[in-house]
Amino acid sequence: MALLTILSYPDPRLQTVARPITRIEEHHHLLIRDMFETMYESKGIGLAATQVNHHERLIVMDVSEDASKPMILINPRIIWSSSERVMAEEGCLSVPGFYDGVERAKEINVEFLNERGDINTLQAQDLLAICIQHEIDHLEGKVFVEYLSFLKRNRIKTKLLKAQREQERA
Ligand code: QAP
Ligand code: CO
Repeated sequence: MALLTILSYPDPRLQTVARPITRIEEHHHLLIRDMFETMYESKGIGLAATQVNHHERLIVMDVSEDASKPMILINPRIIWSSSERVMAEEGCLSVPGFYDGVERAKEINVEFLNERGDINTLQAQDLLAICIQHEIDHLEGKVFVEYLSFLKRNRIKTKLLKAQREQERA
């Protein structure tokens, strides 16, 4: 098992559009295992492969209270979104320490492959729906701060760059 390095905003590699997975291979299973380990260790509820600098369409999530419901979504695709929207506070392992409100569809239907390569569909609402939309955004090269105002986004960018420079000096 291994902890992976999570890219921090505004790392330009977070803007990469991930490729679909055409065949699930052994290295994907190893990556999935390491992504779960990394996500749980960091107290996250969702992690996209993009965030660990692996640019294939793969997400791991667990929105349960007690880290008991791991979910794996390969090549996820939103096939329906409710017109009803909800505003909720979001954070991101790639934007450590910053949280802000983002508006998203309250309910979605998603099609994806499981780790055996079978097609599944899932109807998701509220936190799970928000998490899936947030993670699919990562696969498209998008970070939640892009929904915030220019002013807020720049404040976050400046603070994170400063923190990263101080880390490099330490
Ligand atoms: C995305 O986010 C998400 O700043 C997953 O210091 C967020 O796991 C989906 C985290 C909100 C739905 C609602 C963030 C951990 C974790 C931090 C995360 C931090 C430690 C964020
Ligand atoms: Co994120």
